[in-house]
Amino acid sequence: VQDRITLDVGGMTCASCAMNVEKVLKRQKGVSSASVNVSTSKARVEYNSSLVSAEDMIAAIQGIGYPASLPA
Ligand code: 9UX
Repeated sequence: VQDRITLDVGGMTCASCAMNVEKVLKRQKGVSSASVNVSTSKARVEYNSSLVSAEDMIAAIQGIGYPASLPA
């Protein structure tokens, strides 16, 4: 099953930040695509919810130093 979510990601101030977040998301088992927009502070992710959860993704993003949360 393919699921989609858009997460809020804070603290990204340059394009490389977005690349870092995309990389850590794509490293998660079950994530098939990740697109991070530094100007909107959003990460759009396609994933398999039987393999990875939004909470897992948030923890991974926070693990490399960016605050992340479910959209308000
Ligand atoms: Mo850019 Mo982001 O020099 O952590 S990579 S600010």
